[in-house]
Amino acid sequence: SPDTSDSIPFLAEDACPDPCGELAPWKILIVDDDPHVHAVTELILRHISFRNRTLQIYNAESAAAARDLLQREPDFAFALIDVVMETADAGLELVHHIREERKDRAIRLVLRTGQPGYAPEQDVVLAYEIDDYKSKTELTAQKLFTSVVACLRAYELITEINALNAELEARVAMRTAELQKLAMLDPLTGAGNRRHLEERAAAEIADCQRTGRELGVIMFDIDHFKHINDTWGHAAGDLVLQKVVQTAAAQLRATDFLARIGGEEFVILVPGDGLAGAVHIAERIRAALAGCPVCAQAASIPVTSSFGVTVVTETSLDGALVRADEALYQAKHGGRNQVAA
Ligand code: GH3
Ligand code: MG
Ligand code: MG
Ligand code: MG
Repeated sequence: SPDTSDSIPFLAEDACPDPCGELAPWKILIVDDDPHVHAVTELILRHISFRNRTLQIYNAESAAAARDLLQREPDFAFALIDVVMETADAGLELVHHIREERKDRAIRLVLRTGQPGYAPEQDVVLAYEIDDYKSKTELTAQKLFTSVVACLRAYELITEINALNAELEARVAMRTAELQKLAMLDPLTGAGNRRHLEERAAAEIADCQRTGRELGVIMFDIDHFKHINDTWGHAAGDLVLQKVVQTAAAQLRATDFLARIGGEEFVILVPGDGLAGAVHIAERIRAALAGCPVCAQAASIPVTSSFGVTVVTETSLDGALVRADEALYQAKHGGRNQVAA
């Protein structure tokens, strides 16, 4: 890049043209109670060119007017602020307002005052991220240029970092939601796990209490699954578990919920249709499973399941699980591959 040390530094920024063409203008705010200062400053700043951006200059003749302007026009890149305006430290109060009340962290701030040798306390400079401060006699056109261009560079970096941070936060939030969802699923079958069942049941029970509808509960258990494992191997057993979930899930409505609560034991929540509706769905799943042998080890493995059905009558799922388990025991004793309620 060309040496600009003894020329006007800001012009070098033109060497970096914007590839997209259309860039939103950056807003610059000049706050001073002396209109003459506005006129002169605008004359100087009008010649700044930064990364092909249009710089829009706004003037405010008091700290109060600056606050109104910031309210109406957010996202200023830079503000040049006089110290003594309506009060002796109106400028510093405006800085406080911008940083503490508005939380405009990106906007760069330069203080300029008629007081010779002006220097705010260093902790104030740091706390409010004041980029520069000069007395008006010190702040020549050249120094003003340099200060403004440095501020615009900082503003560009900070807005870029803020955008990256926002993107990162959004991605972390997305990933966290994905992980939370995964933590609720049984990894082998993709059905809900017991924790998910408990959470879902609590929500469904509350919903049913509100609407006066009934929550049906189906518990089912694969028949002679130990025999399937023993005959065809554990891998075939795993495949059977996956297929059983697929086949059962295909019989469910979007509002029903299937969870694996043990090795080859499952629970389904069926909101809305009472005991008869739940029995009907259980019978449909039983028939679908019985009619769907699983292909594994070059064999067609017949798979049946037994079902116990009940409805929730308390404010928790526990009682219903006990009753569904009792009904399931009856179905096993009745000869398996059947529904009991
Ligand atoms: P019943 O008809 O009375 O239910 O008989 P069953 O053989 O299905 O019941 P039992 O409880 O005796 O056997 C369940 C078997 O399920 C035993 C266990 O090794 C097997 N099992 C549990 N979890 C898994 C798993 O994740 N994968 C496989 N392949 N087998 C599992
Ligand atoms: Mg003043
Ligand atoms: Mg079993
Ligand atoms: Mg079992």
